[in-house]
Amino acid sequence: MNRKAPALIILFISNLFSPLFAAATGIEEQLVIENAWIAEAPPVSRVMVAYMTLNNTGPESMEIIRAASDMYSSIEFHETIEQNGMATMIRHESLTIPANNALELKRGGPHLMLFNPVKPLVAGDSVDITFTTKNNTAKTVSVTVKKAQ
Ligand SMILES: [Cu+2]
Repeated sequence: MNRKAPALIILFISNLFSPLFAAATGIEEQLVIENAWIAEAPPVSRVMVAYMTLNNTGPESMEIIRAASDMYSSIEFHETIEQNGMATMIRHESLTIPANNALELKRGGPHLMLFNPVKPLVAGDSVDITFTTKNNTAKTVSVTVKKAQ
């Protein structure tokens, strides 16, 4: 009889804090990623680029502070901008997706810069990329490598 008590208490506590848990676990449902792809690069290339649309379906803006993959030494948030008529890349510390809105990572704009692939990656390969938000929740998506054309 007494063995049931801990389960009941846990249920009660989780109900008390359910709004907090909802906020902390939201990225799984709130972040919807579409049209994700990595541009194939020559085998000697130490850097690759990923594009995708990041949809935030939640009622609060989402800040992604980290992207990581077993297939790369590091992933940075970049943006291509034009400065004095020249295309140049700047690095961002994070990506912010407004509430109920989307951020499009595309050529000539924001993108993921993928450094030092652990092996040559060609069209058809899949790469898992894990995004982590400021409140430390994470979501992993599978991204396919495609020909750049
Ligand atoms: Cu870049």
